[in-house]
Amino acid sequence: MSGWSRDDGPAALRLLPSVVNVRSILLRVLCLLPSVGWAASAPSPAPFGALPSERQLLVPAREAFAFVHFTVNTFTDREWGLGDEPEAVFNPTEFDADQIVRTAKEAGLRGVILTAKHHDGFCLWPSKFTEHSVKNSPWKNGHGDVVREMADACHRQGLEFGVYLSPWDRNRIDYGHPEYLTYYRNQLRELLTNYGPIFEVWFDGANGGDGYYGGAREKRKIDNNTYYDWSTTWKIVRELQPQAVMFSDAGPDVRWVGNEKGFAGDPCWATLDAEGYFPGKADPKRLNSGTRGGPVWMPAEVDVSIRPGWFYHEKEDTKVKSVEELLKIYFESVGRGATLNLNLPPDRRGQIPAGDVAILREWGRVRREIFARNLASGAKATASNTRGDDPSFAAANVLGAKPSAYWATDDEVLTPDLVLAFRAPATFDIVRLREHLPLGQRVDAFAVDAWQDGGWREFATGTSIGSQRTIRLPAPVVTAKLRLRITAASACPAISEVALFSLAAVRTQP
Ligand code: FUL
Repeated sequence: MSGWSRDDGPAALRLLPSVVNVRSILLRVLCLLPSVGWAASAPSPAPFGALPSERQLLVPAREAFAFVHFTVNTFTDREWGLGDEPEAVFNPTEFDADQIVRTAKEAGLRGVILTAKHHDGFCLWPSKFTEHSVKNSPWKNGHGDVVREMADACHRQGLEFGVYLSPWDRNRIDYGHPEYLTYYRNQLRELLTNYGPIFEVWFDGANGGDGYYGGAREKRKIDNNTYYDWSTTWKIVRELQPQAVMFSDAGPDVRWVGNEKGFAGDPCWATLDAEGYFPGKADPKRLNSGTRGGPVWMPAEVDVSIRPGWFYHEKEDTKVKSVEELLKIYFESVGRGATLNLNLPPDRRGQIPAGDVAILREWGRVRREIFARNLASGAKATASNTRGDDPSFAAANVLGAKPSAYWATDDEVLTPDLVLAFRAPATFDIVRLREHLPLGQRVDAFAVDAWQDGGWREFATGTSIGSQRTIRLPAPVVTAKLRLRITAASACPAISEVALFSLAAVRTQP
């Protein structure tokens, strides 16, 4: 060796004889560190696009909850009361909040949103601000409070409680005038102050114009955009129940899905371009699919009734959705990353009718059994790339042992593959994928393959993943290996779950 070149390393090492080559030893030790777990973690991927707020991060785990439509309409057989119904018509014979909440719970629903006041203006709680409420009804001699009983039953049974307070009020003489907004906000304060934690406040955009309006009996048109001055009302919710999400056609936290039939779009992005939208005005198609790369995070909520109407009507006793229909709704709402708000209308007793209860129980049982057994757990997970070769971003994180963990790739790797190898061939007909939501929706498209007859066979493809993408396959797939291919992504993928389930196995059980 004739001497040292500039590239030979730091001055201190250069002074040592080449036989010792301390530098190469040091490099080797450094390379070994990750495998023995001493390396500093690779940095987490930078978040991408619009991101969920803390309160929005609570939304996906709720999955599905119950809407409860109950008021004078239950007794007058209407869907929209005019506002002139005497308080005397509200008289449930055996109101049982625990029965309603228990039914929701057995159906696997995690909360209840009650119509504290629907468009007819009748209040299910003894509001200080009107005489048009339960306090002037014969029910419990005017001493009842449906909101209290429902909130208490929910909290007792471990469900969350939320309220629907119709902005349109066909009873009020001042509806359409500024005074009504004071009334509306006073009522909102009552509901948000006196009934414990509220998980969601539901703002309905509907307004049919005509009504009783304190005897005026006329059509009142309001400008949905300006009349309600929503930003002032929203502040009340933030002040009194900061963890509550607000629902409307246009958020601000959760958006309407654009139909009342029970399905989210495919895709259904959690992000939305809501420019120019407000409660009562939004494009249903866009609400249904969201906007890829949209500037705000506003996941969809699917509201649908178990019966044709929102309120109980005896003539609809034979038209209750079947377990199969409800399963389809589940896969096309929750399975597409939305939440499901399934309406269960109490009858004139003030209970969920027995026929509906039986269906809901079975629907709950089937889902509980399906999702109790993740057929992917125990598989060996490998990936074409792991971020910084750092075990904290390993492929095995998709198997769910640690819910906050996820598999991520290096920044420049946008289309990686992940393979699950099973100890024995797995048979499944449901695949569930999830992204690590705090980092945004990163994946644009994916495909899933099964190893069959010595080669990979694609059996599912999709676009949005987000909080979850649960695909129900037309027939069971049997395979020893499964491959998830991310085929397009806007930022390196961060996948928190690849899970497999079997609906067929549950249904064939006695
Ligand atoms: C609509 C209302 O007009 C219906 O009566 C029902 O409450 C539904 C959930 O929202 O806008």
